[in-house]
Amino acid sequence: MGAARHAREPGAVQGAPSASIVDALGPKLSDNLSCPAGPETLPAMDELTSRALLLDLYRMMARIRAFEDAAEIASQGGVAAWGLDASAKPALVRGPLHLSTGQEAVAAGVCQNLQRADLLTSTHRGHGHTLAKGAQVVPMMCELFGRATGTNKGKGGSMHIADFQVGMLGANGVVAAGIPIAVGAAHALKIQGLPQVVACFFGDGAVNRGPFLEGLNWAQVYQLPVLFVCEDNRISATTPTAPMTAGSGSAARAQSMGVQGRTVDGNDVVAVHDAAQALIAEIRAGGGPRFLHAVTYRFKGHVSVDTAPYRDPAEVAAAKLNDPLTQARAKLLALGATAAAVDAIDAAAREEIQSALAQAEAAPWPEPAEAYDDIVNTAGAGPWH
Ligand SMILES: Cc1ncc(C[n+]2csc(CCOP(=O)(O)OP(=O)(O)O)c2C)c(N)n1
Ligand SMILES: [Mg+2]
Repeated sequence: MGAARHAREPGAVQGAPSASIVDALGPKLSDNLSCPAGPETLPAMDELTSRALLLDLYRMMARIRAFEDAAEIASQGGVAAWGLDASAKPALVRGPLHLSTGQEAVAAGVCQNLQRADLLTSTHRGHGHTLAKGAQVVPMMCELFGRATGTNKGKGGSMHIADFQVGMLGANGVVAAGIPIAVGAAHALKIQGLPQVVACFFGDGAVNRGPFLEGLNWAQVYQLPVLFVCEDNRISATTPTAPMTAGSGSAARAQSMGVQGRTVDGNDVVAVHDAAQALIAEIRAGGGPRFLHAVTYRFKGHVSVDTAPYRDPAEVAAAKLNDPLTQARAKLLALGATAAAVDAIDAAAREEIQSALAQAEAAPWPEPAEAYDDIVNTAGAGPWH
């Protein structure tokens, strides 16, 4: 594989940008619908290298899919555990669970280009981003189960999961709130002269909130190392985004502030990977912030209990034909991977998650006495008021 080192690789160092794998895999789909495309000057990878990279990307997508499928089952009855239906049995995952099923290519394609020390902010739909940034499955599942062995000692849960060990600064229940956090982190990196970049994921609904304008403006004015990633699944919770959005969309808004970027087919993990690779290389070279607009589709409702009756079933069925995993599998087979090899990845992902489920269920609950630890500043008030 080229120099795009995986976030899970401890001590990975920044290297020269690896070659595009697009040439070996066929034409890009909708690369750049709104922003001018850069010339493809990089040499093509050999087929073996392309296949190895795509196998890695597929593996990550399969792990995200398996994780979320399992979490969804574990959450059944979760709203009942909130107290809405006292007759239902308590779930293993309690409270709201937002799934990114169908959007896995965005997380996998972007994060493959990040190093462990790079930073990331996420949304309310953050399992995929967290896994792709290199977090371990068992502490993640423990966190969803509210256990003491979770990434956040069970106090964050699905919607506020974070893992600072891999630079994952947090999912966020407040739409667009990850944007100023990412920009602040990037400003801190710049002040300290550190080489990392920050990947900032948000949804198409977030671009209609003030922090989007404030964050992109600040990042552009100070030329901060942020990759803004708009996961455009064309829906904001339960409402189509287009009718409530003025202008030509998120990439045009970014461009109006001078933040250059690309629009890609967010279900094509190769297109996402290659675009992110090019944009991150520009950021690392000191070019300031960049914008990646990834057009995708969420297969499920807003939250796990939402069966999305407001959606046209024909639209959902059509979108499933464009499943990012199916697309990647077809490309792998075209590159000479065997169906058995791809099936083995799926099976390994399911086994990994099954094991994590068992470990999470057996894991201890947090001690009530520790409820306020790590949350309230027990050392007294800070120097600011
Ligand atoms: C500031 C704020 N306003 C409203 C909400 C309620 N809410 C949760 S998700 C969501 C829609 C977000 O749309 P998008 O960013 O596209 O995310 P997606 O639904 O596609 O995951 C809204 C309005 C919220 N969490 N925060
Ligand atoms: Mg959306």
